[in-house]
This record gives sequence, structure tokens and C-alpha cells, in this order.
Amino acid sequence: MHSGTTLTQFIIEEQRHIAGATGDFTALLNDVVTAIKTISNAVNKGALIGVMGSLDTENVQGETQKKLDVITNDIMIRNNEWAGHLAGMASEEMDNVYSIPTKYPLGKYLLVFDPLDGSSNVDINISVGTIFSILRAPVPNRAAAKEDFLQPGVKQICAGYALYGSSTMLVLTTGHGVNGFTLDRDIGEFILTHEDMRIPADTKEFAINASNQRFWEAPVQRYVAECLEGKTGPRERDFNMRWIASMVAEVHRILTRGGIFMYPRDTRDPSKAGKLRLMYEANPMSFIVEQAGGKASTGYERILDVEPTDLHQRVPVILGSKNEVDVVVGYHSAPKAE
Ligand code: AFP
Repeated sequence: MHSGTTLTQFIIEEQRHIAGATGDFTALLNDVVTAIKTISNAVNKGALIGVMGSLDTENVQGETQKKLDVITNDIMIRNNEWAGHLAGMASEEMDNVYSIPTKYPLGKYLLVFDPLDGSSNVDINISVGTIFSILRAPVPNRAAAKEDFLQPGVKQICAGYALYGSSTMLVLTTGHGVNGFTLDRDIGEFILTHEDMRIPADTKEFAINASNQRFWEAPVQRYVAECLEGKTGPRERDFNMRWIASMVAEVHRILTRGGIFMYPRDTRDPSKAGKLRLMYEANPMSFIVEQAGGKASTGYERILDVEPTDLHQRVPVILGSKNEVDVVVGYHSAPKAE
């Protein structure tokens, strides 16, 4: 690709090589990108346009909604409901599937998203992001039911995230590697700046919320303890640690310089298999990480193979540099010490 390639041009050129492509997917992605530019603007203006702070409402996870959670959810819906590419949408911020209003045509894709991931960081001006995943509707042009969305991550045809950081970036895969684009605000276009992003196989940097340590299972306890032992421990090297509490920012760091990110299964609440959501956090991020040469596992199985049973189901997440994820996964299958 030449320098200055726009995201639109990149997608059109990529789709040109796909037999039977009608341009429908390209047009859908274009609408997603418009929504992301609008969200970037709202996040960037912040307090100037009165969008900071919380509401009195909770989402389906029982988490207090930020004003921006609701505003950004609305931006995603309004930009993607009208053009006839979708059979339905699902989001972290909505209990049920969003049905396309009957005044609009239906299409052959499903869009799943977390409109503002890491939103508890928004009031303190730390990076947040949007995560999205595109699936094929099992029956095109028919209003999608919840069951239509419950497809394992391997079925995704596209996944991406936008990172609203010191610059706004969009990182994307359609199953042919991972590419990153930076928003040039002067011309309002995403420009290809990070071609074929690859995650280094080895790392000395781990990310985990250590305040949950007492709830972790034995394999994660062992892994983190060995990292902390550093050069004189079994890993024979010193590790560094990061925790931003914004998954998009953590995954972006890992795509840029390697690392491992863990939100593992813990014993806090046995009814919840972790904190992160499968459909709109773990699956899209795992697709991106695998396409960049990394790995993503629950500790017990590949995340992309998990059969979803609910739109909002949670899943343990261990992802990043291949060799490091292999170490943690290996500890999950190692025989338990007596
Ligand atoms: P919020 O969107 O509620 O801020 O949650 C962010 C998130 O889902 C993910 O982006 C972070 O990695 C993780 O939760 C942070 O969780 P802790 O607050 O438990 O560290």
C-alpha cells in the first residue's frame, strides 16, 4: 500500500480479491467508521460538551452507566441501522438484541459492539475505546433473534477496535492480518499507519489486576508469582507490569510491543466465569490477537472456539505474546501439586 492510503481505499482493495463480494461489507464498515469518528469527537471534547459523569441507570451487567456509554451506544445504532446491511445489532449497553426499525431494509450481517470500553476511565482522561465484531446473519434479510448472534468467535468475518488515546486509531482484521489506521483530523480520514501488525512471540511485560489475587486459581497464582521472582526465579528474567483497566489500551500496547493480558477466571462469584464479555470484548480482541500472531485462551480452551450461550456471557481471558500465553495455558493443564 502507498503512503497516505485511506481506510476506505484499503478495504475496497482488500475486498476486490474476495470472490462474490458485493460491496455490502465495505459499505457497512464505512458506517461503523463514521460512528467511530463521531465517538472520537465526543470523547475528545469531553467536559466541553457536558458528556462526562454518570447516570442513575445500570446496564445489564449491573454496572453504573456513564453518560458517554449511552451517547456512544446511540451513535453506533443511528449510524448503522438505516443502510440495509444489518439484520440486527447487539451491544454491552442493551439487554436484548436491537431490532432494525421496520422503516429500514434488513441485510445479511450482524454487528456486535461495546461502544465505550473502559468507560470508568473517561472522567480521568485515560484512553478508552470502541470494540466491534461483524458476523454473518444465519438467515439474511430477516430480523435477527438472540440465537442468531450466538456464534463462536471463529465465525467472525471482521473485528476491530478504535482507541481514543493521544491520537485516535482504528485497528482492524478481516482475517488477513491486522492493520492500524490513524485518524487525520484535518481531513477526517483514517490513514494506514501500522501495516501488518505482529505481536512479538516473547515478552517481559504482564498485565493483570493484582487486587484480585486472592481470588485467582492456582495456575495464574503460579504464573504471576514466577514473574515476580524475576531473574533469580524459574523464569530467569525480570518482568515489568502494567494495568490500565482499559482493555483496548492494553491490547493496543501488546500489538505494538508484545505482552500478556489476563482477566482470569476467579472465585469471587462462581456464577461469573471472569469479568470480560465474550461477544463484544474477548472474541473480537482474540480474533485480532490471533491474526497478529498472538494467542488467546480461557486457560482451558481457545477463546474463539467457545460456544456462546448468552449475549452477555463472561469468559476468562489470557491473551498476547504466543510463548507467554503457552506458559500460562500449560500451567492450567499441569497436574495439581499435592
Ligand atoms: P469499564 O468499561 O466498566 O470501565 O470496564 C473495562 C473493562 O471491561 C476492560 O476494558 C478492562 O480491562 C477491565 O474491565 C478492567 O477491570 P477492573 O476494573 O476490574 O480492573
